[in-house]
Amino acid sequence: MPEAQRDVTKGTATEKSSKLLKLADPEKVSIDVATQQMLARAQTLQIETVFDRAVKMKPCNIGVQGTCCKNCGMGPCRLPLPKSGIEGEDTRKGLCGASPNTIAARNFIRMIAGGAAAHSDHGRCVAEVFITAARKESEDYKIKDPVKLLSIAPYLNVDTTVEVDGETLDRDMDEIALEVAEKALNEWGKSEGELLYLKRAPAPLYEKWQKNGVLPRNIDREIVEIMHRTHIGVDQDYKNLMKQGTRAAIADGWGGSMLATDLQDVLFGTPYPLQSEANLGVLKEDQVNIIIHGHEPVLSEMIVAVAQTAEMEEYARSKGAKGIQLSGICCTANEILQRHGVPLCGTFMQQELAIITGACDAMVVDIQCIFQNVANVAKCFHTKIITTHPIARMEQDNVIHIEFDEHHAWEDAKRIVKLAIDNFQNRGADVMIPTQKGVQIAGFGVEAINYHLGGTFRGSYVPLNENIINGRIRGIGGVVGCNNARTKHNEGHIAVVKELIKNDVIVLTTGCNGIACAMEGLLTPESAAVHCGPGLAEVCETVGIPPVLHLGSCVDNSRILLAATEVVKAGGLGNDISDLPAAGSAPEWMSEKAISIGHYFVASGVYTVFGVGLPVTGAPVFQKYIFEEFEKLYGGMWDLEIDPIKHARKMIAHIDKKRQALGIDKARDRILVDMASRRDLAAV
Ligand code: BF8
Repeated sequence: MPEAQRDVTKGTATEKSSKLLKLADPEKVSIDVATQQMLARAQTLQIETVFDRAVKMKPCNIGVQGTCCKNCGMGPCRLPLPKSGIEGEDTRKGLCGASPNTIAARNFIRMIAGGAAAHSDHGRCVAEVFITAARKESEDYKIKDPVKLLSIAPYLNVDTTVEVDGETLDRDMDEIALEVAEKALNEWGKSEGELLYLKRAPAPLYEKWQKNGVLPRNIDREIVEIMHRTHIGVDQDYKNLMKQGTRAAIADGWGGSMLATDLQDVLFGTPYPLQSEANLGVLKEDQVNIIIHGHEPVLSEMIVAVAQTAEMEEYARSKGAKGIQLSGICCTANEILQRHGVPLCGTFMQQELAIITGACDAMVVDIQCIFQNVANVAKCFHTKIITTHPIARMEQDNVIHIEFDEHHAWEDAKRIVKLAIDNFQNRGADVMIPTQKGVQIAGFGVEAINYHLGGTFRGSYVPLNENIINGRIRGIGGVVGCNNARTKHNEGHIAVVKELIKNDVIVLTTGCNGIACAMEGLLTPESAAVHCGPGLAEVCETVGIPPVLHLGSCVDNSRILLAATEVVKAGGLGNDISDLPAAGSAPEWMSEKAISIGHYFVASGVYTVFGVGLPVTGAPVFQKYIFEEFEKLYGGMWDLEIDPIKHARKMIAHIDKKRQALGIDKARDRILVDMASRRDLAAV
């Protein structure tokens, strides 16, 4: 590869070498050996990655506190909290007089707006494809899961039966699909009423939302209203701002994201457990490697189908490859993993490294979490970067744009797959694929958990509740979210999850946490005997499930909300999600979507701990409001803990507090008193 091509910093040789003096230490920035190896290779080849940029560029100290306001042209107004804190009255003000609380709250809910918009626009796109399928305007998409269609129809006020001559008959499936599609799409912009899915929440939670005045009216309006309220000179009361932030977050979790998950399940199939692999080692040297990266399964489903045709396999062989290896990065990866067992190539932080293997023939991207730098890295290899979405293009001249349209989805996918196959011949000799890959069982969802616990004819969450009540399972942890270049890659994820399962807390995972756990081998039933406390290990062994259940992509966090609702319904653990011995976590979060998810968890009654840092620490009064006072309003509240072990222990302490409130703490005490403890007690 010519040296000139490697120069992605575009500086002179001297500038470049001096810049490159500051490099990330591979062993200090990731716990994953494959990542370390590829980062070292990148540095040898003088290819810059996010790991090195994070060393060179420090984050803004005022921005991380949440107290930089740039909502008008008089600023940015910067209100850092003095290192010694503030004694007495806090007199900090922006030019307009905005207090640190107002600024931090405005920034926080703008992050919620960004995250809710991303999830919800994804959901809208799925709904639009769904309506195309329901109207039979596309041959390429069909209803794959009619059972799921029938199960969601009532929540959208769609009848599944008809009365004919006094007789109740099954309604035509096509009619149901079309009405579901129309009603679902209407949720984004309807002019009256409230979101229909809110009634899926436990009744006491719905009542809390009603009492606090945060029932979302439609999805788009709540996001737009955040942008209005946070414009200069509108809402200047942090509590009122958070009310709108809460409304928009609920519109995400119980609206846009939940609709995205449901409609995807109906169109592409509801996930059930399957085996696959994870990490860069899934790439194959002798096959065409197509990496699908982004979030919407609308395109990737089609690529999976096309790549498996005999025609494409044959075409690949005609170009000298032994076949086609599909793999994924980020949440598109989770979507095609859950439904087809397509292996995960890596996390958010590994996207540049996948190209640095030299074995990626095409990286096909759609929306969200895609580094612009993948196009720079691709210039150093033969890799084709293909953007596919009209709202997500890249400025670099080596990027190919093939716009995907559901009306000719198959043809678009075929063009992309062929382009990748044609590119196989252009691979250089410098291919280096790490050997690391973890085996995983993924594909869990509300339905699969139900089936696993109760069987086909008596699917039920009761066995889970019984095991929580008898103390074998201490509680439930939802551990989700991103990787972040400001923390050691995967260290927080794995440490938090291992500490939880060691203490008998079963973990539900999504997003890049799911990928990290898969890479680490935590998504196998066998891992229970190695990593779990005795109670959880026994349950996993009996039922045959991993101690960490992968529920999918980030929009699939809605599955966690519904699983928690099922646990409430199964009985014996209180009346609301906030009564459950459960806690949420995002140890390495980075995206606005994570803030929206965190906030809808909190607003649904879940104590939620974030790692890394939260942009609220520069406004202590506002921080106290969402960290403490929120519990009185919704039953859930935020917390921040960077140390992963303390992070997990805070979750466990909350779980124990809830066990005590439910009166089930004694059952667990009995289990914990082992022989060693008895001897200690006797000695006192
Ligand atoms: O939606 S976990 S880094 S990939 S934002 Fe992105 Fe974060 Fe990964 Fe998926 Ni979610």
